[in-house]
Amino acid sequence: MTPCHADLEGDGNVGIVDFLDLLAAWGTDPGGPPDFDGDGDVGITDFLALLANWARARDFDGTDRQTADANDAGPAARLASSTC
Ligand SMILES: [Ca+2]
Ligand SMILES: [Ca+2]
Repeated sequence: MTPCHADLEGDGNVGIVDFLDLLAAWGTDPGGPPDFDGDGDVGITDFLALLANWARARDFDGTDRQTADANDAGPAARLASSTC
Protein backbone atom coordinates (compact mmCIF):
# COMPACT_ATOMS: atom_id res chain seq x y z
CA MET A 1 0.00 0.00 0.00
CA THR A 2 1.31 3.43 -0.89
CA PRO A 3 0.61 6.54 1.15
CA CYS A 4 -1.84 7.63 -1.55
CA HIS A 5 -4.00 4.56 -0.86
CA ALA A 6 -4.40 5.81 2.70
CA ASP A 7 -5.55 9.22 1.40
CA LEU A 8 -9.21 8.33 1.81
CA GLU A 9 -10.76 11.70 1.04
CA GLY A 10 -8.33 12.50 -1.76
CA ASP A 11 -6.80 15.76 -0.61
CA GLY A 12 -3.25 14.62 -1.37
CA ASN A 13 -2.33 14.11 2.26
CA VAL A 14 -2.56 11.28 4.76
CA GLY A 15 -3.82 13.01 7.86
CA ILE A 16 -6.46 13.45 10.50
CA VAL A 17 -9.41 13.54 8.08
CA ASP A 18 -8.37 10.15 6.69
CA PHE A 19 -8.14 8.84 10.23
CA LEU A 20 -11.63 10.15 11.00
CA ASP A 21 -12.94 8.55 7.80
CA LEU A 22 -11.44 5.25 8.93
CA LEU A 23 -13.03 5.63 12.36
CA ALA A 24 -16.41 6.37 10.78
CA ALA A 25 -16.16 3.06 8.89
CA TRP A 26 -14.89 1.09 11.91
CA GLY A 27 -16.44 -2.39 12.11
CA THR A 28 -18.08 -2.17 8.68
CA ASP A 29 -17.32 -3.92 5.38
CA PRO A 30 -16.93 -1.08 2.89
CA GLY A 31 -15.74 -3.44 0.14
CA GLY A 32 -12.50 -1.46 -0.25
CA PRO A 33 -10.60 1.27 1.57
CA PRO A 34 -10.40 1.82 4.44
CA ASP A 35 -10.45 -1.99 4.67
CA PHE A 36 -6.83 -1.90 3.55
CA ASP A 37 -6.04 -5.54 4.32
CA GLY A 38 -9.22 -6.79 2.64
CA ASP A 39 -10.34 -8.97 5.54
CA GLY A 40 -13.95 -7.81 5.31
CA ASP A 41 -14.06 -5.22 8.05
CA VAL A 42 -12.35 -2.03 9.16
CA GLY A 43 -10.32 -2.63 12.29
CA ILE A 44 -7.03 -2.25 14.06
CA THR A 45 -4.88 -3.66 11.22
CA ASP A 46 -6.38 -1.11 8.84
CA PHE A 47 -5.69 1.66 11.34
CA LEU A 48 -2.09 0.47 11.64
CA ALA A 49 -1.76 0.47 7.84
CA LEU A 50 -2.98 4.08 7.71
CA LEU A 51 -0.64 5.02 10.52
CA ALA A 52 2.33 3.39 8.80
CA ASN A 53 1.71 5.48 5.69
CA TRP A 54 1.17 8.61 7.76
CA ALA A 55 4.62 8.22 9.25
CA ARG A 56 6.41 7.24 6.06
CA ALA A 57 5.58 10.20 3.84
CA ARG A 58 6.11 13.25 5.95
CA ASP A 59 7.67 15.85 3.77
CA PHE A 60 5.63 19.03 3.56
CA ASP A 61 7.32 21.23 1.02
CA GLY A 62 7.29 18.64 -1.77
CA THR A 63 11.04 18.55 -2.30
CA ASP A 64 11.72 15.12 -0.78
CA ARG A 65 8.97 12.71 0.13
CA GLN A 66 11.16 10.26 2.02
CA THR A 67 12.70 12.44 4.69
CA ALA A 68 11.86 15.64 6.45
CA ASP A 69 14.27 18.49 5.79
CA ALA A 70 14.92 22.06 6.92
CA ASN A 71 12.14 23.41 4.69
CA ASP A 72 9.52 21.24 6.33
CA ALA A 73 7.40 22.17 9.30
CA GLY A 74 8.23 20.93 12.77
CA PRO A 75 7.19 17.71 14.49
CA ALA A 76 3.68 18.96 15.35
CA ALA A 77 2.94 19.65 11.70
CA ARG A 78 4.36 16.28 10.73
CA LEU A 79 1.82 14.72 13.06
CA ALA A 80 -0.97 16.84 11.57
CA SER A 81 -0.51 15.64 8.02
CA SER A 82 1.78 13.89 5.57
CA THR A 83 2.04 14.42 1.83
CA CYS A 84 0.93 11.83 -0.61
CA1 LIG B 1 -6.45 12.74 3.01
CA1 LIG C 1 -9.51 -4.83 7.47
